[in-house]
Amino acid sequence: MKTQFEEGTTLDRFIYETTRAHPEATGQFSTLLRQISLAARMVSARVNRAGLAGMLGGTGTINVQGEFVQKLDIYANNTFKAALEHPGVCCAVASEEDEEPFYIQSPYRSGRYVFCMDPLDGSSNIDVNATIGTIFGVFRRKSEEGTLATEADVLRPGRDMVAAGYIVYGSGTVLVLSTGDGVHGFTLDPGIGEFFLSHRDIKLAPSAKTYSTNEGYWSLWSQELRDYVTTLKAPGAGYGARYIGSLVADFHRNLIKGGLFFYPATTKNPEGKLRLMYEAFPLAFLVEAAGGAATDGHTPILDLTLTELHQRTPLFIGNRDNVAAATKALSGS
Ligand code: P6P
Repeated sequence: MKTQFEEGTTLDRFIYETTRAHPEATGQFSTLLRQISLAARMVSARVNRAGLAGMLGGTGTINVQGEFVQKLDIYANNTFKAALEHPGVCCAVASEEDEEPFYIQSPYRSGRYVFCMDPLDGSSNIDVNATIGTIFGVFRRKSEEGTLATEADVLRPGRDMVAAGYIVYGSGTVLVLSTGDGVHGFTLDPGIGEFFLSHRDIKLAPSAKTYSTNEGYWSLWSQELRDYVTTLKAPGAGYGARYIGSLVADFHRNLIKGGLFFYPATTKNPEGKLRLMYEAFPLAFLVEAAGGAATDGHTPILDLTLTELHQRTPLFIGNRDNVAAATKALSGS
C-alpha cells in the first residue's frame, strides 16, 4: 500500500514510514538520510548568516575544477563529510571540492553507501545573494561492507543510483528527495529546525513553455541547437526564458513550474561544463522519478557510466516532451 503523507509530516516521519516498508532495512539508509538532514540544516544556518558571520567572499584558493573557492564551499564540504563519516553508514564520499574520493576508514566503520555531492552549487552567486544549493546522490557499494571501499564503488553507471536529492538555500530552505518512489519536497522551519513535507509527490507535466540556458554562448553552440532555440523564440511559440545561473535553483524552479534547462556542449567546453556524477546523475534521477527526462543531447543521462570522478557532460533536463524535442533537434533529424 502506498503510504499517503499528509501535510505537516516531518522528514523524520517520512524516513521512518519509507524505510518501515522495507523490513529488510538495517537502518543504515535511515541514518544516512537523517545525517543529510542534519548537515543541510547546519549549512542552511551558515548560508543565511554568511554576510554577518564573515563567511562571504573567497578563500583565495582554487579547487580541482579550477574554480575560485568560496568560504561557504569549504564549510559545506566539511559539514557533509563530517556528518557522513562517523555513523558508519557510508564507505566513500565523492565531492566536487575534492580531487579524490574520501574513503571512510578506521576508527569509523566503512558502511553500505557511497555518497556523491556538489556541496554548494552555484557558489559564484553567494556574494550576490542568489539561491545556491547542495546536490547529492547515493549508490549502494559493490564491495563488502566493513572493507575499505575502492574506485569501483565510486565510478558507476547512473542506473545504479538508489537515491538523490538537493537542498536549495533560498528565500526558504527546501530539501527535495527521491528514494525511487516519487519525489517529495520538505521545507525547513528554522524556528524549530525541522523539515516539514511541503511538496508531496512532485510530478512534471509532459511539456512546458519555459526554457533556461545561458544564451550568451549562442556563438559557441552547434547550428542544430541555434536552429532549435530559434523555434522557441519564434513569434507565437509562446515560450518564456528564465536563467539564474545556479543549476540547483534553475532545476528547482523547473521541477516545480515546468521547463527545459540545458547547458550544452560548446566549442569552448565540448564535454559541457556540468559534472556527471554529482550534478547530472542526481538531477536526472529526480527528474525521471517526477516523470521528466534528462539527456546529454543524445543519450539518457542515467544510461551513462562514470569513468572519471569529475567527468563533465552536456545536460538537457526537464519536461519529457521538451527534452525529446531538443534531443531530436540536436540529432539533425
Ligand atoms: P554559466 C555555477 O557555477 C554552475 O556550476 C551551475 O550551478 C550553473 O548552472 C552554471 O555553472 C552556470 O554557468 O557558464 O552560465 O555561468
